[in-house]
Amino acid sequence: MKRILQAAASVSLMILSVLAVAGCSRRVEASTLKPVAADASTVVNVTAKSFRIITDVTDNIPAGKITFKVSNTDVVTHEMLVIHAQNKGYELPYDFSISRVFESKIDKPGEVPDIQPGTSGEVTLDLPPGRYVLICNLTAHFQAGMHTMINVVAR
Ligand SMILES: [Cu+2]
Repeated sequence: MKRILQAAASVSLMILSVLAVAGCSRRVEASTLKPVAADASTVVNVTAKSFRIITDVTDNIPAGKITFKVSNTDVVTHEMLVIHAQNKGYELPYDFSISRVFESKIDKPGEVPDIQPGTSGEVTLDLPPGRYVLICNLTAHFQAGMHTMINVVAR
């Protein structure tokens, strides 16, 4: 009887060590996936709502590929421009005769144009560190308050 118990104990030890080895190899696989995750783009969710540009950003964004997913929940068409700010504020060259920012005088890495009411669009940009203003530049929308700022920092 004692011998049977000893045999049973050694079999369970063998099973335990096989499980331990399997557990280790799984951990190694997980760590090799890390560089892929770090290289993926950061997603910024943007909502155009009540003539405001609202983001889910609560902190600085790491530089590199950033995907802006823009939803328009208003009943009018909007757009979203990503503008590299030249200063700390929202001051942008503005043409008061047409109530729009001069797009020829700004550094604009990209945009999501013509977002119809109730639809969404997205753009992925490779952004270096800096301050960026997100605006809607349809007539008078910037003046109405459609702008917000994000801060992109070195990884
Ligand atoms: Cu707009």
